[in-house]
Amino acid sequence: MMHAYPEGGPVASSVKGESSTQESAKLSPVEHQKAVSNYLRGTLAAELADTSLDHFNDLNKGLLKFHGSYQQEDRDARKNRDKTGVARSYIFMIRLKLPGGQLTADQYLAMDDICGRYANGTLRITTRQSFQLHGVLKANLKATMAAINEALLTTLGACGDITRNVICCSAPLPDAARAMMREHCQQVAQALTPQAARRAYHEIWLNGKPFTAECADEEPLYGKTYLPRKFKVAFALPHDNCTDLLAQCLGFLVVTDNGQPHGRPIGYDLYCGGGQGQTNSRADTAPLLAQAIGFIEPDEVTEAAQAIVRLYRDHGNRADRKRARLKYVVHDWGVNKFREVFYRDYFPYPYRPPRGLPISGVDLHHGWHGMGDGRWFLGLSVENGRIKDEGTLRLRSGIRAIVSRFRCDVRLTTQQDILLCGFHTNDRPVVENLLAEYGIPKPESLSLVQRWSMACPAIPTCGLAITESERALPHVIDQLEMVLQELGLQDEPISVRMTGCPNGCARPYQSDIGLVGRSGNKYTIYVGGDRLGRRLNQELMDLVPVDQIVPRLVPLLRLYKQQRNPGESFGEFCTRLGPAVLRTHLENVN
Ligand code: SRM
Ligand code: SF4
Repeated sequence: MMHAYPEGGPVASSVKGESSTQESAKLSPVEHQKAVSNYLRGTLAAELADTSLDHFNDLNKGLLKFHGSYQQEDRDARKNRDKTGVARSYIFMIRLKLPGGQLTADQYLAMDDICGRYANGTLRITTRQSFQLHGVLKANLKATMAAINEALLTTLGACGDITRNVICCSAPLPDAARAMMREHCQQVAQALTPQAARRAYHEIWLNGKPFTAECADEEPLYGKTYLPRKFKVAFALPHDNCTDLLAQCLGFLVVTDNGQPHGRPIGYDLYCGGGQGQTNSRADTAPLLAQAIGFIEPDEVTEAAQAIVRLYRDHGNRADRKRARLKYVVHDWGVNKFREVFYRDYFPYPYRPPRGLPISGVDLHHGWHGMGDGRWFLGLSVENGRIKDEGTLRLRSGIRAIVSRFRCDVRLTTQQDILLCGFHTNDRPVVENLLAEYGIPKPESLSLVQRWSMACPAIPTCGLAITESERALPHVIDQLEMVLQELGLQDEPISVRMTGCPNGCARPYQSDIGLVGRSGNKYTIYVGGDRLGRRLNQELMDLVPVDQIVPRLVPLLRLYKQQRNPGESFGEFCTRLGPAVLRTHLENVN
């Protein structure tokens, strides 16, 4: 249920990163755990070596996140356990840190091998263009981490109170703005990598193998207690906001000299304070959109990112984890104070007002596209990001066959899709034959509503899930496809995003239709956001059983068909009418 968010809540705690005995009474227990963990080592290595244990204690379970893994329970098995009394079935999720979503062919094939050997035989593309493995057993954790690192990939910092995967549009299109953005994405990811934790990571997972780069035993940027909570960074273009920039703690929106996609890139508008998560029982939590802070030049990018991290480290709320995200600092201070503190105390360059280029587009990058050098990339739609073989759709085997044969680079997108890159023109028919052989549909043969949908994993792996999501959305989409077809709305790109709880992992609050798990098999329906990620949607109905979602939406879709303005999207239409009018309409037709 979305709460009316109060303006100007309490000012966030000003506990410092290295943290502070004088404030310790107020600190959340996690702050203490980080402080005494010896840069995230805890006793992870000892527990890992103890083969009599199939899981970690609570302290190490928390530290494990920083190393890129979550201790989970198989919730399907839990149902059986309740009946039979057998022990908990512990499994581990492992998440890569993959800035910009880029993998070589060898890295992709290594991940494919690893998911077959150690996980549940699927690769899960995340909404932050990374991969997750599910179902890894503790006994295989170390071997899995080693195999990932052997492929020159890492999981360090993929989870935990630290900078998460830095994301940017991964489409290998040739314009200068994208080239600049891709390069800065890698630089920022590098600049925000923890130092001492890198050493700990190598000690624990890779037998203390010396790391090639200089490895400090201190954290100059983060300090011993790292950040108050997770911190998320994205790059985007005004005409292609596929990373949902306004949902991020820190966003860099490319500015070109003429404001056009092919103009000369001259810098970025810096956005701060976005985030999706909310907690049902806490009226002082809410999804919030990032706000424009100022314009920066290209050579200021890494310093700007580090400066925002320091500000957050020092001023984020370390007492209350429900309000610890940067978005609450921006909200509680107001953007003017935030800007003032940033430029006065953290960022050594003069304030320049944001250029204010509007977000005007978003692209899934499906289908064939030229890369500007005579080669092509192919964007494939992956339903809810899950690469697996199921029935006649042998997506995992098919992608493996194509990548093995053409050694093509792979890019993951923040819309949970995959781009296979670098084909020559005469490769294209061969690739298309392989798609057909493995039952993989071309994106243009799929409905728009499916292509624009996303769901989080939820049950059976996510411990926080209240309802199904990844396993429930396909049925909802099937029903919606039929309804949209009947109404002649099949060519409208309506985005539908579902999550199994209000945390917002599939960014449901920035879609035309957001479906958020509420209780049992019931969902809250939100409408009025948009595919371009510029607007938050608003609550329409609460506690709707999953099989009633589409029937409840039908009268609104019909009204949209009858009364929309030319070119108006479903989200714009719902926003123009407002939830009260929409609800009245629904009551009158029922
Ligand atoms: Fe998320 C927690 C999955 C992107 C907000 N998220 C989780 C956990 C780890 C559950 C847990 O803490 O025990 C989920 C693991 C489920 C599983 O079984 O795999 C989980 N989040 C995901 C992924 C895999 C969803 C997906 O469909 O791809 C995404 C991984 C991204 C990555 O590669 O790093 C994922 N999570 C997001 C996003 C979207 C984004 O970052 O653009 C959000 C909303 C943006 C934001 O951060 O506000 C998001 N996840 C959360 C939250 C709420 C945080 C908050 O401030 O309230 C939680 C809960 C928490 O942290 O306590 C959470
Ligand atoms: Fe789990 Fe909730 Fe995130 Fe879905 S939105 S993965 S249910 S935390």
